[in-house]
Amino acid sequence: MAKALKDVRQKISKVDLVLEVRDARIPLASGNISLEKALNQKPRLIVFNKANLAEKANIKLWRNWFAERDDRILFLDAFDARSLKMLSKMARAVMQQKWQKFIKKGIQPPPLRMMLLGIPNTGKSTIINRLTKRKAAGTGDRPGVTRSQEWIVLGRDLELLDTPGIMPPRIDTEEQGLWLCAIHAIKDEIVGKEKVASFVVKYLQQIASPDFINKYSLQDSEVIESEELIMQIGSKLNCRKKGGEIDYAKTCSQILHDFRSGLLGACSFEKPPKEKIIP
Ligand SMILES: Nc1nc2c(ncn2[C@@H]2O[C@H](COP(=O)(O)OP(=O)(O)O)[C@@H](O)[C@H]2O)c(=O)[nH]1
Ligand SMILES: [Mg+2]
Repeated sequence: MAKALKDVRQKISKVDLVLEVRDARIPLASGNISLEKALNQKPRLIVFNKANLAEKANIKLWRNWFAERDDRILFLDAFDARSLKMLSKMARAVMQQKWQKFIKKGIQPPPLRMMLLGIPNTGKSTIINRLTKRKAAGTGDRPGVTRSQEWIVLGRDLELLDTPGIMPPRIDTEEQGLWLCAIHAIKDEIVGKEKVASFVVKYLQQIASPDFINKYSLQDSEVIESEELIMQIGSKLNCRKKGGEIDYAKTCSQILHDFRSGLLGACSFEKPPKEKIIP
């Protein structure tokens, strides 16, 4: 934890803007309180990635919640080109103020240097790759991506640190631990696949996720115990041991795999709190 934070602090000191990548399904719990101090007044844009996996109505609630705060935020789908364009646009907007000083003095502003940072599995590498490829694949007379030792040049005015900063996940409650396991920011071994799968199934059942119901051809009826439902899914998938009985552990692995691939529908585990607390 201390070493990770030291590395993050070093990286932050080199950039003008920090893009903090969180998971849109757990907007606060995928942050880390230690970051606030490490940022030390550095401009930050909070990027809620995998917005395509979060419930639309909940994204709206979160937008309203954040609108009452000073944070600059963006809900992103890293695989959507338009969404990514917005990221660069917002990054430039954040830096306008700084650039104004240069422009007033008649000086060409230096390129905006930024970095991605966040807990594991939020999509940092994906965003870096997508930003890079988009430019490299661009048509016209623009040179392709230039990779210096540590800066990826995204344009004349934009540079990105080539490796993201990695924050340790913050776990305050057991429920948050399960959320973080579900989105795979924490290894399954910590809590156990069966417990994580059971939690995910319980949630999907509660919201009656149509993708979940269709994927495993479930009856859209009354809520049953997660364990019983997992057995049903095991049976539908014909996930059996040699002797013929349902392979519960294997079924759990399959459910988690499907969930993390986005095949079981959108899930907004965390709802905005009533208070405007600091994440
Ligand atoms: N559905 C969806 N999946 C994403 C998105 N961004 C990243 N992923 C997937 O999330 C997983 C983790 O991404 P990665 O970039 O390795 O995360 P990192 O650990 O933060 O670098 C990969 O399987 C990606 O394909 C997104 O916006 N939507
Ligand atoms: Mg990565």
